[in-house]
Amino acid sequence: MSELVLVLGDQLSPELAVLRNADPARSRILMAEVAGEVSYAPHHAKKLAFLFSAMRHRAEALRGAGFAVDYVTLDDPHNRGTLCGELDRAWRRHGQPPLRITEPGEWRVKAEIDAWARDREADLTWIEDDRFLCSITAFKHWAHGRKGLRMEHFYRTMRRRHGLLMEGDEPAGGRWNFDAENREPLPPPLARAPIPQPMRFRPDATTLDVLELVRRQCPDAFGELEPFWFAVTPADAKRAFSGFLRKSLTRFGDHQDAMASGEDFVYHAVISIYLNAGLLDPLACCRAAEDAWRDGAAPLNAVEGFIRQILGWREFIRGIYWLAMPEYAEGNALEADLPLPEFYWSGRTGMRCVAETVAGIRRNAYAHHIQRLMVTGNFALLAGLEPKAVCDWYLGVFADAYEWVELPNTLGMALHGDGGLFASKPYAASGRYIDRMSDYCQGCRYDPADATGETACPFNYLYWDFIARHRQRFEKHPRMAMIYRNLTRQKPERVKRMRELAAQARADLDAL
Ligand code: FAD
Ligand code: DLZ
Ligand code: SF4
Repeated sequence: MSELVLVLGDQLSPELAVLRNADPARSRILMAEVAGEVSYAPHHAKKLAFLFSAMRHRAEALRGAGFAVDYVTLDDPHNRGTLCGELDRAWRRHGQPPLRITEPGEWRVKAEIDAWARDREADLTWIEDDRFLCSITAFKHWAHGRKGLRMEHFYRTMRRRHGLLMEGDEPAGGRWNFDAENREPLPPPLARAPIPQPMRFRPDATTLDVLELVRRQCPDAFGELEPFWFAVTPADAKRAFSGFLRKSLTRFGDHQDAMASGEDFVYHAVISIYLNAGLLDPLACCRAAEDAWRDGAAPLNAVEGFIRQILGWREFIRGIYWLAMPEYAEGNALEADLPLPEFYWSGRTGMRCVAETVAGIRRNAYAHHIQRLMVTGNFALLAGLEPKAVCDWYLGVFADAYEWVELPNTLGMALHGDGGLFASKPYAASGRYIDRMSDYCQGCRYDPADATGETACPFNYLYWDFIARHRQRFEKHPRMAMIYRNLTRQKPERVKRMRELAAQARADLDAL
């Protein structure tokens, strides 16, 4: 053997860069399930099972392709419990060969492996992760010297660069962005056709072993391990994605921002879990969606909206992460300092929007974007929850969460903790927004039309308290001027009452 290749848990792509130049005759693969990665965030039980099962399936596929794979299971008595510990053990076992590793998604993992290699004077080569559509260097180049970093500008560059939804130099349909057509709430249950559900897969023998392992080794993991239904191979992930293209894409655009009780997925693709671990390829997903539009199978507002999420948001968020780390993780521009309420774990709260969202997360290790941003994220922003605690929660509870994508979304987009590096104003909203975009408020203990009474919706008074609390910071912001005019127009007693209610609530959030 002449080289050792570490493949991390989210590097399961058949096209992984490091494997392109690997050769079964001289490259040995190392994959390791380690306790350190299990415990660095409060991972959902389904996320652990998904990763370990997908890793084991990938190891089998590599063996099938002729590679020797050292696969270390979580319960191996010799397992040293960390990625570097296992790297060290394998490196010594095989006579300290040169190492090649695809650059990890997380800053932390790269720093740890770099430090390990430096200490051992190991011959380590990092290989660029080219599963993304914009390299880290290209993003830095794009960002250099710009006054504001706006996704929309980046997205247009990416559309041109990859020729997606383009007609010559012009955007297909004459517009770059159909966002304004993507904000329809859902019709009530009796007036709508049943919403298609994501494809579910029966656990095979490998997954059953992993489920047993997670039950045994991680008994306190958050959320419901079963029923386990995720795809764990690229072939099944492709089947799940085809199901989305056939059944949900046409409605994805109209109802992208809609929420509904009992509908954990609405018309979303539920593919981030697969994309981020490498079971699906982002460019192939974008091209397949474009083909659906060109074949007349899906409208442009849906296809553009979908492509914008992957080609635009996903790449932009990753670029921001690598541009701004490691200082980025320390951001707390709004000086928020309240601990995370217990209901983020249990879902036990009278706020029906939060209770329904957390129940869905407990079931599926998933919530769709508007639930993440406008329910759990918005509440954390308005109440002033400490960003580190909130980010830790997001990093753990979602099966698609890795720091490169979780952190800018949570700290930056939801909490404004980066002071507005890429979102010029905070995504703060009152209960009226949630009422407009969902049916959660019907049957809630609170009233979305009330901000001061006995049953006032907490999102309402927390919203106005947030606006008042951060007056100095946001008052001069042109896009917030109207909100501050609105605050000034309200009767002082009303504002006082809302601020009292907010202070009471912030003193004991779990009472809500
Ligand atoms: P769809 O709505 O069907 O969208 C299709 C794809 O677009 C997604 O699979 C995803 O790959 C991509 N996408 C859409 N929005 C974003 C975005 N803002 N950032 C990056 N990619 C995006 N996404 C993660 O993959 N991991 C996370 O840990 C994560 N944390 C988030 C935390 C917060 C506070 C917020 C507001 C958003 C977060 N997102 C995260 C983005 C987004 O919510 C999820 O990608 C999306 O809900 C995944 O579900 P889906 O596959 O059904 O997506
Ligand atoms: C998230 C995760 C977990 C829970 N376990 C492992 C593991 O045991 N082995 C592994 O190689 N990777 C794991 N991962 C993913 C890493 O923690 C890390 O998030 C990514 O590799 C960084 O992109
Ligand atoms: Fe959420 Fe307020 Fe609506 Fe209740 S009334 S569901 S707390 S927005």
